[in-house]
Order: sequence, then C-alpha cells, then structure tokens
Amino acid sequence: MQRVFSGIQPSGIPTLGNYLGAIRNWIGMQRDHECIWCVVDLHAITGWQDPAALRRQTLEMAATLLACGVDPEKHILFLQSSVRAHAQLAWIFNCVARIGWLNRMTQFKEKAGKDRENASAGLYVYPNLMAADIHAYHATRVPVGDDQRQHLELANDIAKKFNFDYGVDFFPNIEPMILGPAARVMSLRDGTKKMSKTDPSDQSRINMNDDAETIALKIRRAKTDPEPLPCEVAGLEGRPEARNLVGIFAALAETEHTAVLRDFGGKGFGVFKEALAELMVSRLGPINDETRRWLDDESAILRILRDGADRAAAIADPIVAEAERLVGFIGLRPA
Ligand code: AQP
Repeated sequence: MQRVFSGIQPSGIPTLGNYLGAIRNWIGMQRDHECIWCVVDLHAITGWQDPAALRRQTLEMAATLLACGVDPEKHILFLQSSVRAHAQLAWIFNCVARIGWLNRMTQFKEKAGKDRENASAGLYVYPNLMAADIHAYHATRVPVGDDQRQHLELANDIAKKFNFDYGVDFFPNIEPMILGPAARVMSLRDGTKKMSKTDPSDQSRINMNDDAETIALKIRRAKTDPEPLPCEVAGLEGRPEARNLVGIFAALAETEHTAVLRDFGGKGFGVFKEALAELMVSRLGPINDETRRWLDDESAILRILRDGADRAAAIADPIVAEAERLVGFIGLRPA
C-alpha cells in the first residue's frame, strides 16, 4: 500500500479552498492508502502568530479534520512540532537545496510581497521543511491543492540531489495528487487571487465555521460580472470570478463544470448564487456541527494527537537517523 503524507497550517480557520483543494481528497485516499495527516504548526510560525491564537487554531484545525472524516485509528493525525524528525531533516535539506531553487518559489514572492527584506528566514526555507515533512516518512503520494505543485517539484529536486550527493537511492520520488474541479479555489473578491485563510479580508473566503447566514451573505456579495452564465465551458474564458463560482459549485455537487452550465447557462448570477449558497450550507453545515462537538471534548483531541505523534515518530525517527548516518553524523543520542 502506498504511503501518503499531507499537512495543513493552523494559521487561521480552514477555508473552503483548503477543504475542496485538499482535505476532501484526503478522506477519499484513506480507503486504499496508508495515510499520515499533519497539522503543520512549524510552518504556521513562518508568519507571526499570537501564541494563544495559535494554540486555539491548532485544536480547531484538528477538530475540523476529524469532523471532515480523518480516521485517526486506521491512519495517523498529529502535530508537526511533536515529532522532532521534521526539523532535523529540514536542516539537512537546508544544506542540500540551492538558493537559486528557493528564489524561484512563487509562494515566497507572493507572501513576502514588497517587504521581502522583512520576511522571516523561515518563510524562505519553508519548502525545505515541507520536503522534510514528506521524505521523513518515505511517503510517495501527496494530495495538495494546485498552489503547492511547485513546492512538490522542489521536494523531488531535493531528494534527487541528496541521493546523488551521497551516492544512494534513499529518498523516493513523490507523486503530487492534485484532484477535482476546484484544485485552486479563488478569492470571492478577486478571481485571480487564491482563497487564503490569512487574506486580510474575511469577505474573500468561506471559513469552514461560517454559519448559514454568513455563507449566504458572502456568496451574495461575491464579485461577478454583468453577463449571464455561459452555456459552454469555453464561455468562462476571461471571466475568472464566474469560473471560480462554477468550479466551486461543481466540486460541492461532485460533478463537472459542463453539468453545472447545463443547468445554469443563460441564467443570471442572482439565481445561481442562491443555489450555490444553499448547496454550500448543506455540505458545510454538518461538518461545522461535528467540529463543535469535537471542540467540546478537548482532551479527546489531545489524546488522538499524542497517540498520532507516537506512531508518526516511530516511522520518521529511523528514516531520519539513517539520513543522518548517510551524511556522516555519528548519531549519538542523549542516554
Ligand atoms: N485556495 C485554495 N484552493 C485549493 N487548495 C488550497 N489549499 C490552500 N488554499 C487553497 C490547499 O490546502 C492545503 C493546506 O494549505 P496550507 O494550510 O498548508 O497553506 P496554504 O496553501 O498557504 O493555504 P492558505 O489557506 O493560503 O494558508 P495561509 O493563508 O496560512 O498561507 C494545501 O494542500 C493547499 O494546496
């Protein structure tokens, strides 16, 4: 059975983008893969986090994943900072990856923005830590949203260079799993920008804990253009906001863009948005209720995460110890 690894940052409330681009695909993969799911809190502090908020968001993220259907018994759910192997391997990868490779990462450019000199060094080497997350488990499949494609290519480059530098065939190739009609959900305010949990505008995203009224309001206010919906997919060309809403509808209804346009082509956005909000509430409402149930039992969440950390470390520690031996570390550990 192939081993899968994927992570999500507790840098805010998970969004519809996180759900459709990643989490929902995680659940499907649990059927026929050995899955390791990680709340990547080390990644989250590459941007400033208020400590109390980070703690709360970490628990909320774990609760949301459980509510979405992550199975912590058959698979593993844990916090990245609980397993030291991630940071240990990331350091080795910092020394394998080239500055020129990191300079090409578009996510760093987008997140650092104009104030690049003031971005954290952690944000710059974020892709090396992400490579370590995956390679510490010898995972071969990684379900992510389309925005992470470039980081996964870099993770493969790092593995190849490590193998070449040390004359081994130790880290395997990773296959990105970028799935579904909403692999990149865009902002509700700007169809050319990805929906993000840290976007300063709350109106730009659907949070997984938004109630029915908030969802309906955000969809009603979502930016569109004055034309009715087209009857063919080609008619979405040059209409990023329309394409985004149709993609979201298709993903929630588990269908394709063409089927959505068959029903709504020629109709105005008023009718379409009403149907979209209704569909969204019917899909997200039960997850929201279940998340709240989990959050009422914090000790149950902590038990699951502690057990997950033990099982994750049991896989990662020997792999990272072997990587350390390959680079020439003697590998003495405190008694
Ligand atoms: N808009 C999106 N559409 C599709 N997939 C998305 N993902 C994120 N945004 C979208 C996927 O969700 C998974 C977890 O992402 P992450 O939390 O590690 O960080 P991110 O990609 O940087 O997502 P955010 O929401 O934009 O977080 P912040 O604001 O903290 O940077 C990944 O698989 C990602 O592809």
